[in-house]
Amino acid sequence: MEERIQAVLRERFGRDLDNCTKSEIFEALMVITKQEMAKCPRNTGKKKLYYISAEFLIGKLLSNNLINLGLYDEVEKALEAHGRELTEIEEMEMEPSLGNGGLGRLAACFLDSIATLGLPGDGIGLNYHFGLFRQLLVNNKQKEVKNPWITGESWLVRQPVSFAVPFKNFTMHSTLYDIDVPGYESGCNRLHLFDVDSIDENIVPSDSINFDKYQIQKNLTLFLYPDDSDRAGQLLRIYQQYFMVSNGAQLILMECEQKGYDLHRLYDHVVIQINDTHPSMVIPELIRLLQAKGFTMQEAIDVVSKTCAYTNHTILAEALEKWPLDYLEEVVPHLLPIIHELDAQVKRKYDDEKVYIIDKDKRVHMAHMDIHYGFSVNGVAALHTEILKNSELKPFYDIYPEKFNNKTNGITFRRWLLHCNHELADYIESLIGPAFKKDANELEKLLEYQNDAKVLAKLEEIKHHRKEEVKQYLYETQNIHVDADSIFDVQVKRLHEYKRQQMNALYAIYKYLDIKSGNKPKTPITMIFGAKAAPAYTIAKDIIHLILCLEELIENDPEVRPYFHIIMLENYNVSKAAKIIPAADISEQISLASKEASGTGNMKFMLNGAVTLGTEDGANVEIRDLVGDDNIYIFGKRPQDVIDLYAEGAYCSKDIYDEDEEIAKLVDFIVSDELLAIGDKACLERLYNEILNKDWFMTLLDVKEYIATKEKVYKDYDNRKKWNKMCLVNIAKAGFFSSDRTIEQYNEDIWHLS
Ligand code: 26Q
Repeated sequence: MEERIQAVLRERFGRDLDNCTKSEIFEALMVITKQEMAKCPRNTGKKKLYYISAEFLIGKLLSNNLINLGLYDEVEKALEAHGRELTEIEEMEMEPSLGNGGLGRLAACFLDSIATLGLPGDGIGLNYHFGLFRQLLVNNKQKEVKNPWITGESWLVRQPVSFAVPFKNFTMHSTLYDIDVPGYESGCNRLHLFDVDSIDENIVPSDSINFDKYQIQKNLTLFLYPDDSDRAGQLLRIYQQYFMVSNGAQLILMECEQKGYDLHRLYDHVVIQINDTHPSMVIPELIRLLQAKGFTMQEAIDVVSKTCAYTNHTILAEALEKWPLDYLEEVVPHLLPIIHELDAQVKRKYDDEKVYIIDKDKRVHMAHMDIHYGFSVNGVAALHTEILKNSELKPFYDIYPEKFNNKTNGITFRRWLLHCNHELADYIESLIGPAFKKDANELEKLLEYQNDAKVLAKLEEIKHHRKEEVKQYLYETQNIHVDADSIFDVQVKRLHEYKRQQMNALYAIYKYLDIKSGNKPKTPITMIFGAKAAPAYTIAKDIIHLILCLEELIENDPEVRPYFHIIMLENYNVSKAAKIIPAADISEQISLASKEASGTGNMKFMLNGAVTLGTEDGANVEIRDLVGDDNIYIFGKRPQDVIDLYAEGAYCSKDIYDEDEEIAKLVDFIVSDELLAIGDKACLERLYNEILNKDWFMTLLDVKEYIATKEKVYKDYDNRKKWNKMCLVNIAKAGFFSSDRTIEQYNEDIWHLS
């Protein structure tokens, strides 16, 4: 390996390992990895999966690809011989942020598991040039700037494939880039990302994310979800979605024709998993393309209905896509006859308006199309699927009970254990052998050691090493000094009101006031936040502002600062997750019960030995069932209570505020003199009013129990033996949340790949 790296360095840069830069080494390793992947056998079979998704949050690839190809140790040794560290080289890679959060990261974990299990399955998506914005924290506020990631030499391999995609007034021609996806000690699959050559990155200034939304030829694949708060943004989103699905559908049919398959039996050879409703137009588009190949409308509908399966990732009404008919008319008029026919068939069969595709306001409900014209509908955690069946999608469940199934999410243990926490992975291997790397359930063998003082002490030591690394990293990147001996209490995820970062901020206020009144915590506490807010989501940005103001307040208060510290990671993304999660003691999963479909961060924390402080929501419920009540902290109103409160319209935050002085004190602090002296009055007042008068996600309902529970968590932390045992049990029980298990279930129940 050493010689091979040297050869590439000499050829490309005329240098060798002793005198080249880190980025030159990175590029050399990327080239070698790409050569290896090109040699890797493809997973094949008589039926193939296409996982179509607007997001693939793949993150940096070098280390993961090396691990999966079995080359990591070899490369590490070769570099070490020249005093170079692979972990430093890894930092040179630009991170592709081709996703917002959970849904996109799930798609990336799934690709890893599909390849690892040797199943033929490719991803189909878009090659966003800037992906999700990069977040800067300036003057205690989020600022968004563009986030370029494509470098001269990149993982993208341009393919000699192009399709014509018709829009209303023009046609665009695509370019296909593939990224190889190597399985762990297994064959390779591909991620197909479509793009257009005419994209002009220069229409975006370097310090913003603004651009002309009308120049589709220049902007189509510039950004992931550009701000769609206005009509132009929404139209652009439809352009993107149609471009993605038309290319995807043409690729799928092309591959089938190349293999000589009979398209009338498409479903014997192809299954298309639709990742939320963003790719739903693939259904009418495939019907259109089959008609162009001589199918009657009905033949095409019947074939497509047996080929497509839909995954729902959210129960928030505002995230369920409903496009006005006239928007579709303006972008893809040729799909409308098909959508009208699909709707007409539904209306002929069913009276219930709730299951119509086109509603009385002339909006097209994408999820409804998926459910009627797909053969499978799945939720992403047991509780979520039950809520879909019993409330959100009940009218559909009544019609098609056989279509509904649950597939509890998972994460790839290659990235979220082997890569992000080598030391822990090696230690686990020394205790129970290497089998857990292929069979995650083997982790249960760790339970044998739950009372072994030496093992527990070692787990504590490994956690401390990760904290030291975070301390160093935060100092270098944000000039922040954290105490590696403090409790790391971490909430990292997208900023959304339903995830209730604001409730955690109210806790911070409580703790600040409590310390001010003389109650000093025995062990210092570091509260760590990381979150991006959608650029047009005002209240989410106000919550970030509040957290940053609290950070500043405490930073400058010598009475409090030795005991309590709040920090906000800038630009939280996949690589930061891989650093912070292994260092966490407490995993904050505090969404309003019934609102978080699953969560996957909760699983990553658990696997790295953090203890969950959470509500009865999403996959937290399944975590609790696995680890037992003694190894998790669950608080707050239960899902059914919340659903009932919404149904009755019975929640009123102002009543709680008026009746409870302690809660009122915390809320009032948002607009206290102390905070107003630091922050922006308009932002803080808006947030204060929102919590007082609306509080749609019921923060004040749970805040008291949250505070009480968190106090208990901190107290339990001081019983080091008890705490370390909880960590061990969490790791041991995490096997269920391997995405290998999830994918096996998709294959067993939905895909039937052979
Ligand atoms: C919809 C309409 C218009 C513009 C944007 C959107 C939009 C964009 C992104 C709607 C939803 C998303 C992303 C959803 C998402 O990430 N959901 C998460 O999926 C995870 C994987 O299943 C779950 O674990 C999380 O609970 C869920 O929130």
